[in-house]
Amino acid sequence: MQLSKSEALFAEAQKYIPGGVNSPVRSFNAVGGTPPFIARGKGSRVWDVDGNEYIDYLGSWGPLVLGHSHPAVVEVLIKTAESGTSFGAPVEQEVELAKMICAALPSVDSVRLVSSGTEACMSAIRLARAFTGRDKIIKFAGCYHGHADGLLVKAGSGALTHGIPTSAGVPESYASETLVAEYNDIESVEKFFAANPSGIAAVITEPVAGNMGVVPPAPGFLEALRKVTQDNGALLIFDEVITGFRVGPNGAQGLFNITPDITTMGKIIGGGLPVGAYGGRKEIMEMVAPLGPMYQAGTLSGNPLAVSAGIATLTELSKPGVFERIDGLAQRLTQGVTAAFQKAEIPATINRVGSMFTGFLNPGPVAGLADAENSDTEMYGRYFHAMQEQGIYIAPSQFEAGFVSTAHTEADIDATIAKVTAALRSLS
Ligand code: KE4
Repeated sequence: MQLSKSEALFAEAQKYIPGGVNSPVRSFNAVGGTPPFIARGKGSRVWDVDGNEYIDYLGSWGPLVLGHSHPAVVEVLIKTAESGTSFGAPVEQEVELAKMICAALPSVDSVRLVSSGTEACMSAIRLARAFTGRDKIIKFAGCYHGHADGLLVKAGSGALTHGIPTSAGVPESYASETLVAEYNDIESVEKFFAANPSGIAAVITEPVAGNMGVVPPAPGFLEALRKVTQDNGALLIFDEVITGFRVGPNGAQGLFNITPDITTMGKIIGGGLPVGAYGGRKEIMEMVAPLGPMYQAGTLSGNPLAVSAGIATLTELSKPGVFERIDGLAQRLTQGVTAAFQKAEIPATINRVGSMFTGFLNPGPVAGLADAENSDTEMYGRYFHAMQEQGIYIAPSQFEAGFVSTAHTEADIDATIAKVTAALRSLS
């Protein structure tokens, strides 16, 4: 693997950009080495500035469910841009995308578009507080909902009463309103409600965890969350930034048949452009300005380019058999990779929901954060680089998700499985 241009660019980037990247996880700090600078992508492949080709399973961390530069997306972006990129005024496409989201998610009567998943989750928390008149929220350790202050929190010393910041710059006073529970452990949630009977505005969760690596909800966990929030007058927020239009046409809420009060979205609904969204039933969304007293705004919210790319993407996903196909390809991949690890006698566990998956360097099972954190992250780093050498681009962190797109083919999958075997051989 020759990375000289990427190395030069990375050195240059670090002079002007913190860590040389515009989002920390791209820095390869978790796996070491130099991040290849990507020159272009097409379908299931990306090429870096040194001409190395990769089969891509990162998919820009989830948005690229159609693969890179899908013709329908490129075409609509060109056409839209020729008529202007942003007006700071309503455009027709916003109505179309809102209608598509509301049609896909029965729990959403009304949706507000924003420009990132962080904005969506931050706004959803504010909305839950506005609607309930309560201040505290519950999140889960290992789940990530963007970088809003109140969400960069871990379990506090007074764990039952308040959280403490995980980031510099977050005041204790902000963090103290966030309680941190354990994913797939409903008792860890119930005890917070017992200790704060009428103080909790909402529970926010990834319905399928993607940010500790992929960890599915345990049987009954989401149902129990729905019940404990309902019983205590709190809202249930499903953060579907990853799972929305990823694990099925109706998101995780459709897959698991749970009705949340608020849903946040991002990634796929923007087709690779900056987007986020939050929505819910009318009585909740009527709190949102200009209708109600909860303020939220954004210069580029609902801009024609992101919305058009989102419409094109959701339109492609609405075609018959699309989800069955990407789920089937992901199953083929994870079965093949599991067999390759078994043959190499390297302990590994792959968790998969639909076309999102994580290979843990861990004998397994991985049913929560503690299990995930028991993974061999040093070995993962070596595996990552061995795969990179084989021309396979996976997530540069053990605690992230990989994705199959509609652009991947059976041949891609079979080639990948063969390359995993070669990569593992180089590790032994
Ligand atoms: P953004 O602000 O990055 O658009 O979305 C935040 C967010 C919210 N909710 C969930 C479930 C998410 O996964 C994310 C962002 N995901 C990360 C990777 N898992 C984005 C990659 C990055 O931070 O660069």
